[in-house]
Amino acid sequence: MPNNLNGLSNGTRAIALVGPAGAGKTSLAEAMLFASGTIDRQGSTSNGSSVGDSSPEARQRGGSTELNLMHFDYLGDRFAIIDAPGSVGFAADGASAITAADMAIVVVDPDPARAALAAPSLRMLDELGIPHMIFVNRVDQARGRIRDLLSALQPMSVSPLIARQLPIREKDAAGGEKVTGFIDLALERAFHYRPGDASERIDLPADLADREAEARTQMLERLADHDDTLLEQLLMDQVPEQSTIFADLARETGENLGVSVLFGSASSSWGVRRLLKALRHEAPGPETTAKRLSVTNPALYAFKINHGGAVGRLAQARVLGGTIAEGSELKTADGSAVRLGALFTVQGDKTAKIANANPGEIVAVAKADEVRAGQWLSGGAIPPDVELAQPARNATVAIAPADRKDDVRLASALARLAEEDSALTIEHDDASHELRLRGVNDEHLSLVVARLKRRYGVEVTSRPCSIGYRESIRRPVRQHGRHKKQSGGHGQFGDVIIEIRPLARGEGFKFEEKIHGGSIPRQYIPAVEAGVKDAMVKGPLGFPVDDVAVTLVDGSYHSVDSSELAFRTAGRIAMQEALAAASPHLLEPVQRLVVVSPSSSTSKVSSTVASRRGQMLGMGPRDGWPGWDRVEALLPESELAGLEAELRSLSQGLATYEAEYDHLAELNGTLADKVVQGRVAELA
Ligand SMILES: Nc1nc2c(ncn2[C@@H]2O[C@H](COP(=O)(O)OP(=O)(O)OP(=O)(O)O)[C@@H](O)[C@H]2O)c(=O)[nH]1
Ligand SMILES: [Mg+2]
Repeated sequence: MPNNLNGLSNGTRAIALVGPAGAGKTSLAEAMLFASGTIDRQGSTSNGSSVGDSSPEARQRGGSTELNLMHFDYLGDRFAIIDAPGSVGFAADGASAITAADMAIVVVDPDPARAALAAPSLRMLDELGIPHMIFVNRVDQARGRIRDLLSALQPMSVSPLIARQLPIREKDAAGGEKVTGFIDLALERAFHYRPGDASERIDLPADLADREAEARTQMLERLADHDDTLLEQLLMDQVPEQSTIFADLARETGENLGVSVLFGSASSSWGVRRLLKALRHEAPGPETTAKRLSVTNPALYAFKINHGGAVGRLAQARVLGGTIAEGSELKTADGSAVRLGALFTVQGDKTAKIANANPGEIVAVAKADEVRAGQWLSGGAIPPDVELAQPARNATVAIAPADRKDDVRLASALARLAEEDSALTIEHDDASHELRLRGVNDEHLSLVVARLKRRYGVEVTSRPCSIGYRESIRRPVRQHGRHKKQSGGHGQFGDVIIEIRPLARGEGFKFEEKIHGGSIPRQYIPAVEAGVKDAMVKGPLGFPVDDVAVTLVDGSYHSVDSSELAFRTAGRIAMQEALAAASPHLLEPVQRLVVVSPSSSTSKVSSTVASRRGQMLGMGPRDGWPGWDRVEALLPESELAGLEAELRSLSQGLATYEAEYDHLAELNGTLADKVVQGRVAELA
């Protein structure tokens, strides 16, 4: 039994809000702060007055761009909220914090047609073993029946869903129906919603008596699956004690046996107090999470580094397994000692200093410069690392400071942003000398560029990263190359004959020599090879040359004027001319692509792949994801531009892909002409 059955967990319980973008997570957080009396007006994310989403980027977007941390007290119990962004581009920001939550609430839309949107969250929670409930939001606008929604959601959940409430509907002015209240199936009480206020208790509507009895029996039968005494009572037609029902509900959640489903409306504050009561009685406490994460001593799990606030660098962390204080000495996994600086609680963008942090508390720690995101700090044994699935990083952009003088500031600002944002990496491409940002999608990278400007005052120009085109040849050529200069005393003389021929794709470069009778002295042969390679850095089409074999077959020398430099130059001249005469053609990089998407979008995914010159390799169900498919294909790298956004738009935002370099393939025709013309213009 959890020890918090009567709301007596002696620590702070951390509740993660997860689910699809725009489902109402940040609004629900706001409603919880309001219902608990923490704030005296309920703000809204849509008009920029909510506690969460306080950054200018989130306000402008009208949705979370980063993790929101909040906390509240309700009837003497303390809760922390981890409000994770739902958008694919920003979801990684909440992922690490969620792993340390005691429980999650999956916020979903009531429309059964949108149920698939909840799949990624439900899968993640099941995989991490995090207890969770579902909150069906927006019932103020509900079309469709909650029962149908649950049938659509059930296949995505390992544990059975347990409907806890029955909607009360009334005719509305437009002749339709709307939800105006609910029957709580455990309490057997009916409530009428009052916007912004606690619901009003009403008599059980007589016309719902049968539905209520049926729904309650269904709920009790679910609970009886894990409670033999209850099962006997049901078989004997005895009415179980309410305390038994609540204890069973708490156990179902705490031990991941079932997923309770409650509904309401965040923006109208409907059903939010009911949800808070369920959390109070049923959410497991930090001691359960400490066990799940194998925490044995007072420990801190740092889930994010934040540079965004007024206080400078802060490590955001959860306290588990004991109490910690400012000045506490803890160790990291590699044994280095960390002395904790000032501790703060976090309420949106506000921080408040505290001296101690109790078990379960979420804190921000100052002056912990050694601490990295994803790291444990402990006074004793270090708990094992928390495994996290990394999002695919499909977007890249090449950037440069708009003002050259900002070079150094750009580097340090990027280092901070990358430390704060686990999905962002900074790369230098040697071939193109580009400074590249790599992130989840274009939306993510635009956010990074916006943050650079707002926080650090660094403006950058950005452009698509150059694509790694190469070139090769189609036919063999024999070519003479001579370098001869007579200037004053010492001249220069090198003279070579080479034969070049195409190699199979991927064979790269081969150099042989068939010099007989000393037509070229041995010591000059490596210089000829070096000259040949010089010419391959930029072939006749403007790109590096690949898959060519070169044989040095003959030549001549001069006893005084020949030198390594002269033969290198002769080799380069011969190779340049040979390549131009050997029908050069373009090679483009091709990536192996894996797209996962809800099955309803699979056919659109394959036509998108086909329309981008993709070659299908296979298609089938996605392992462990009922209702999802996996499509594998080969796709030219140049066709990846905009793919992520296109896939998202054809799949309710759900399809994602991973791609990695596979091979180089010949590119001909007008597409090739365009690339070469672009390159000529670039080099001009
Ligand atoms: N009608 C109605 N609108 C709601 C309700 N809850 C939230 N909204 C609106 O839905 C929009 C999205 O709400 P958010 O709370 O920002 O959604 P979110 O889940 O945090 O979204 P992301 O942070 O992007 O993942 C806002 O315009 C809210 O005002 C509700 O219960 N009913
Ligand atoms: Mg949000």
